[in-house]
Amino acid sequence: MNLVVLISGTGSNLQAVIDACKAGKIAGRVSAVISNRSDAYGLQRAQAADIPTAVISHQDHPDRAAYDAALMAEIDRHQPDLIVMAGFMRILTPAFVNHYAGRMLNIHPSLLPKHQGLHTHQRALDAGDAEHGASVHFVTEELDGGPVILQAKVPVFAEDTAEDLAQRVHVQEHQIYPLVINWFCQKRLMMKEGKAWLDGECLSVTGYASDDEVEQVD
Ligand code: NHR
Ligand code: GAR
Repeated sequence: MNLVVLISGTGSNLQAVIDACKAGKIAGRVSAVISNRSDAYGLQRAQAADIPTAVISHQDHPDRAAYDAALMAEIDRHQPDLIVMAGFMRILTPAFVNHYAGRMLNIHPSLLPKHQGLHTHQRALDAGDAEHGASVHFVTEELDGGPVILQAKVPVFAEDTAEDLAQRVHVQEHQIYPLVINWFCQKRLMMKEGKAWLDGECLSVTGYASDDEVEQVD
């Protein structure tokens, strides 16, 4: 399976994916890494792993439609089976998202549906949440609203800063993202009727093996 990874920053999740591919834990390879920022450190990680990189800057395009068209053209050169968003920070148009429907994953730093959007660690602290975490989900038109596949939880401690929480969540992200990507590569995971399915079973709204008492609503 060919993976194209989209980044905007540090790329620690990208590194976890690269390492998992090398270790045979993902049945696929990263065929390109694309960033919207030329200074993203993740580009250096890709280069160190001999993976082709491209920068498609949103600043070089007049609007989101033009930007997304340029991004799509670059991605499709690599004929990917899966698009992996790893800290990619630009909201994508419906045209873009629908072009990759069922073939695009994101990792979001909260226990969705809680804290969609940005600054999730600070918002979890402000809300007094006892637990926080990360969610891997299929990307749909609805921002951070696509079906959740897997979540990892971390505790929130009284003295925590947003930075403490971010670090604790990152450790979990690097565990769950390669796992989910491999499910997709093994064709065990798909999106159908707006829901996530693993091994033919429809996942609950908080994903696989969730202990939440939430029933899937049809
Ligand atoms: N696009 C669609 N259509 N659907 C999703 O689920 C998406 C998406 C694009 C990005 C990642 C998401 C996250 O995990 C994501 C999911 C950026 C913003 C944002 O407000 C919000 C959510 C996410 C990513 N971006 C600003 C914008 O104007 C720019 C912010 C910046 O550059 O720092 O695009 O959190
Ligand atoms: C990750 O924590 C990811 O969940 C989050 O950004 C971080 C990227 O870290 N994603 C978003 O906030 C998307 N808006 P990384 O660059 O080290 O992988």
